[in-house]
Amino acid sequence: MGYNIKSIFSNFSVSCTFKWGEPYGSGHINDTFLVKTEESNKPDYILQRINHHIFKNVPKLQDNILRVTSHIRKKLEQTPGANPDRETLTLIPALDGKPYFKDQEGNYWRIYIFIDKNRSYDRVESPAQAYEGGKAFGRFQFLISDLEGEPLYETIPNFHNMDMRLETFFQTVENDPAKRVALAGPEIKFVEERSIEMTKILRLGEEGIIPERITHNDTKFNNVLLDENDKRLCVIDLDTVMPGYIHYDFGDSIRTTTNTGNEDEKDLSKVEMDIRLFEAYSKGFLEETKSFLTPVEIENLAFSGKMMTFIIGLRFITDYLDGDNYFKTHHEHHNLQRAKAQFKLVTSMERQFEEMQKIIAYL
Ligand code: ADP
Ligand code: GN1
Ligand code: MG
Repeated sequence: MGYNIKSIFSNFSVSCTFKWGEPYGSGHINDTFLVKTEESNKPDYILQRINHHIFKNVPKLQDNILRVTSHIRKKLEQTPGANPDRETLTLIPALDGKPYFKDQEGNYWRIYIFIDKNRSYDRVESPAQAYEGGKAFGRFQFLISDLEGEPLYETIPNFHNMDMRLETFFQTVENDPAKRVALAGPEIKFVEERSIEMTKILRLGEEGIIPERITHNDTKFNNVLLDENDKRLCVIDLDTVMPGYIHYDFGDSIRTTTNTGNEDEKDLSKVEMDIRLFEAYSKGFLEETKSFLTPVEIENLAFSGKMMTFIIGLRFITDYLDGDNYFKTHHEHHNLQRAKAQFKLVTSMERQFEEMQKIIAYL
């Protein structure tokens, strides 16, 4: 990854002097860099190479992000006490005015103003943080709920479509392209045992029992920035904002917020769902959303935690069997390890499911 960050950065419409750029963050898809500038009265920037193998139409993706962030900015500008520059992402155009820059090798780049004095956590440390995360994603849902115009472009078609994810999985097991099926017996069985149950949300959607909304679709806890006092600041990582069900957002947050271990935890005894964190996140989220969610949506929130943990585990194991073509991996069996940890978390949620349901009901 020997990119010339200074030269790439010079293609954007900024009035500052490049000081240095270095890799930043822990995402699995794009390449992120922090760009420091010389001037103390000017912002720093986040520079990202957008993975165009995964996001097939980057101009349309960027158009989505521009629409979403402009809409949120406008609403924040009308909200007393809000700070639009820190509470939503600010995309800076390239010199030609486009919201991205395409280099000679065909890579697509974008920059955002760096929101300073932020904290972003791969693992939640306290109910207070979980609560703030719930408020942030709940409010994000509210802020984009009245976005007008044509539907957002589907940046990854069928992204959380359980039928499609299962079909790809079973096909990969059958073809065994990387000759790894023998290494994943328990995980394959785990998927088989739950495959029908996990399509519930899809069925409710198809039958028109739950509404399609605009959702974020990647509500990992580290995709919300908190401020120095651990108060909610900004929802980031907007590549997958597109039509979806509320359960995709709530569920993925539960997957990442409540896990007492790491996403790829090797020591499975460390992986449990912490019910206190579940309660705190749910409280924050519902305070912001219960006025507009339907009863059926609310009834299925607890289930969505299991479902989204399952589907991400399913994608990790599918990628493992496929030979690691999608997620960035850092060692040979990384995707298998990630899948094991996610499936362990599913079992922990299964064990505590009744309690989760009760919490949602009383909130
Ligand atoms: P990925 O899709 O690879 O997860 P993100 O857009 O989430 O990429 O960015 C990776 C990390 O960079 C985030 O977890 C966050 O810490 C940081 N980051 C991204 N955008 C900003 C921003 N505008 N201001 C401050 N930090 C940011
Ligand atoms: C990827 O880019 P990042 O790391 O925020 C993935 C998500 C998964 C997540 C698992 C576009 O998100 O769907 O939930 O990894 N993003 C894409 O950690 O596939
Ligand atoms: Mg991210």
